[in-house]
Amino acid sequence: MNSEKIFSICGMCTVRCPIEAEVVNGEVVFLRGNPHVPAMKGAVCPRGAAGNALIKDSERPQAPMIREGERGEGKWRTVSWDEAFDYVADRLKGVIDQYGARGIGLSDRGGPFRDPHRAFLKGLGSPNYCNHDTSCARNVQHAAISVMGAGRKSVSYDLKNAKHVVLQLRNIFESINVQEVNNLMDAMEKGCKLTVIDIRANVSAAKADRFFMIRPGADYAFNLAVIHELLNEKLYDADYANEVISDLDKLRDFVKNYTPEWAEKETGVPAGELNQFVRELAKAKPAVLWHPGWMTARYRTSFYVSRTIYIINALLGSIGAKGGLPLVNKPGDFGRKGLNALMDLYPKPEEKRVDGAGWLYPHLESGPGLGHLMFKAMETEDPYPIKAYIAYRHDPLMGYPDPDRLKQMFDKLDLLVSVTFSWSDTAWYSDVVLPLSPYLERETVVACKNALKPYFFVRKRAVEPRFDTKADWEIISGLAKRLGLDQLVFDRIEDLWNFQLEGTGVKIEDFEATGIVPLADSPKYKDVREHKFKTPSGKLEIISDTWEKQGIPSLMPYESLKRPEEGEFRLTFGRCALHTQGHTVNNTMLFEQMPENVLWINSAVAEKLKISDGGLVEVSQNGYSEEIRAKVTDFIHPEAVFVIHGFGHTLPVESRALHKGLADQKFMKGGLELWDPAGGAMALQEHFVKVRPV
Ligand SMILES: Nc1nc2c(c(=O)[nH]1)N[C@H]1C(S)=C(S)[C@@H](COP(=O)(O)OP(=O)(O)OC[C@H]3O[C@@H](n4cnc5c(=O)[nH]c(N)nc54)[C@H](O)[C@@H]3O)O[C@H]1N2
Ligand SMILES: Nc1nc2c(c(=O)[nH]1)N[C@H]1C(S)=C(S)[C@@H](COP(=O)(O)OP(=O)(O)OC[C@H]3O[C@@H](n4cnc5c(=O)[nH]c(N)nc54)[C@H](O)[C@@H]3O)O[C@H]1N2
Ligand code: SF4
Ligand SMILES: [Mo]
Repeated sequence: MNSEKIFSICGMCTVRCPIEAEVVNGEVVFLRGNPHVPAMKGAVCPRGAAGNALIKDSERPQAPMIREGERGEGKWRTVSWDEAFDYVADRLKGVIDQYGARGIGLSDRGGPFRDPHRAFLKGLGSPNYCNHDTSCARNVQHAAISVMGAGRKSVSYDLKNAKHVVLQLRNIFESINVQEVNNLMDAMEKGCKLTVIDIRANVSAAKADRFFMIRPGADYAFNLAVIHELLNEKLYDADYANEVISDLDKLRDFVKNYTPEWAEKETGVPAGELNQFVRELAKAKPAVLWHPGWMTARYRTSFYVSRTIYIINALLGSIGAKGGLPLVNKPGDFGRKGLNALMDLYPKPEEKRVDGAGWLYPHLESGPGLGHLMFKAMETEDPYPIKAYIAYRHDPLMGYPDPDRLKQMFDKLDLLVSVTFSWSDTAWYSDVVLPLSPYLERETVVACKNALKPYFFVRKRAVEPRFDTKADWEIISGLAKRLGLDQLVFDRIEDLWNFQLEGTGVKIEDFEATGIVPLADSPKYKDVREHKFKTPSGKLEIISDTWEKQGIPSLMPYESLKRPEEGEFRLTFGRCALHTQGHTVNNTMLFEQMPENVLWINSAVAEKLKISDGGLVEVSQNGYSEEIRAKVTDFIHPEAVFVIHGFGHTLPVESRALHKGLADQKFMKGGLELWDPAGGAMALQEHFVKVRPV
């Protein structure tokens, strides 16, 4: 028997936990958290444990495919990798000849392994790289930039040392990052308090000391009242504020009328309880961690919700504090050199981005762009046409609203390519599918995690591919070779690793001992008072000139969101511990645990509508409808219904997931137009549905 343990990186979701795979005779037999990373505690989440089921799944693309019939018809020709690469390269050349390299767009799912495909696009000369983030965390990112001058990852979440954690629109115990879950549980064992502000009692609420069930979309009112109390009752950290925050007087003036009594009418949270809560926060300061949110592409006020969260953290002195949001460190903070990037081999394309990020919208980051506006430009050709699009680890037909509209935009493309390890609605609608090996069957580039104690990590191949699939670097090499980008062509992954590591003092062998290479001996907490924030004033900014110059107020007067009409509900959504977005429903192990989603609906409302728990209901909107089982519960706000996102699959190649549950994105008609220029993200929860028993 040949048995070995291989350090790798989980790929079942975007968190990418360090893991250890036990391999016996070429098969993965056990997966667990990397035992050398203390916060993993040797654990993976349920999805991480289902990695082997992904390998064994025959219902995934097994070889490159080129479309034969109409888009979406499902007629494919299986081809060799050479033929697939030639086909894609020829068509990309065609687009470059006719429209210039800017006519090529690529979107992905963000994350630390992007360097090869981003370098590929940059090398071709196109500025049009986007990630998925306008459907996820763009509002948080821009809120962070507007207050701190740097993105959301410039601070870390020091859950382990926190004394009070507040989760608003953030469900740590189900929308999982294993290390965060373990750290929060450790802190709670040591007495850390947990407050959850949500529209329904999720698992985090069940574990919380305090749960506020808030009216959907009224979070901004709640936060303004919290700021009012902190300032009015002098509960904030005045020394910190004087030194580190600018324009505090403007904030004081702005929140004057936003009292807890005022907020109660908007949020439904009793004024006395809010006041009590703020007093507790003040006692725990600065070790308070009010999470600024993650999936915040929900309302056109979500940017301001995140922005006020950063401001509240600042008032409590927790930005930069142990147990709060300490500033992260980069390799350079310890005198170490960072990784070499393939991206740096090519000059920045001179063309302006098609989506306007960075020029039409100068306050919005140009790096990851504005995905929905790139899609729009495919149709309008304004400011110029996009004719080839590569969905690289991205399923916008599931992850963006209104897939029918999006398909119309895609219909204008000459070439649509998907690089993916599973079927997805976008892959099914593509011209070419380039199948990626599942994560245990491939290696990835070395990546760097900026943290209190930064480290390098890398994914090693645990087993050989079962089907005719390839690793990212092999796919990019194959395309790059045909398009004259010789510096991106690697015959062996070791050559690429060596390129990245050259001059860093780290060798690839250094990963053998524990799977990761720390760049410091111990965590370092930077002193925020000695830190110059990258804002124009060098301080944490209540008023951001960058936004104001675009006519966007830093402090927006409160306006009540449209409420559902009689007989309608706001359609809300989130994640569960057993699935990742839309791409695990067909996984045998996870499907068995949770084959479909259900519709959470408030008991009192359900009684009126004669809807019973477990009964089938029809959800409808302007003539479109789907059926789903009801979960009748007291623990959801009566204005909302809620589903777990990612269900309601319609692809015949996914026999298990087929027609199970409801697809929330299909009830977001016109949703591609609903976005907020202040934060850049979509407003996916501004849609209403009707519900009736079947
Ligand atoms: N298991 C699992 N973990 C994941 C993922 C996954 O797919 N599966 N995906 C990862 C990704 S990409 C992301 S972005 C994160 C997302 O992580 P989170 O943002 O924490 O996840 P969600 O479940 O989308 O939403 C959190 C909560 O917001 C609540 N909510 C909805 N509307 C409102 C409202 O108006 N006000 C308030 N206060 N609350 C509201 C929902 O009920 C839900 O409980 O999770 C990551 N982790
Ligand atoms: N209605 C609605 N819309 C939403 C959400 C919601 O809750 N409701 N959630 C939003 C959120 S938070 C997010 S993050 C987005 C997620 O949207 P996406 O980023 O599109 O979601 P994923 O399903 O994680 O990944 C997309 C595809 O990439 C493939 N894939 C996964 N890992 C890899 C990889 O390592 N390499 C490659 N090449 N392919 C890979 C998967 O098989 C899948 O087909 O959706 C957003 N959209
Ligand atoms: S949170 Fe779970 S699925 Fe995501 S990377 Fe970690 S173990 Fe894997
Ligand atoms: Mo996300």
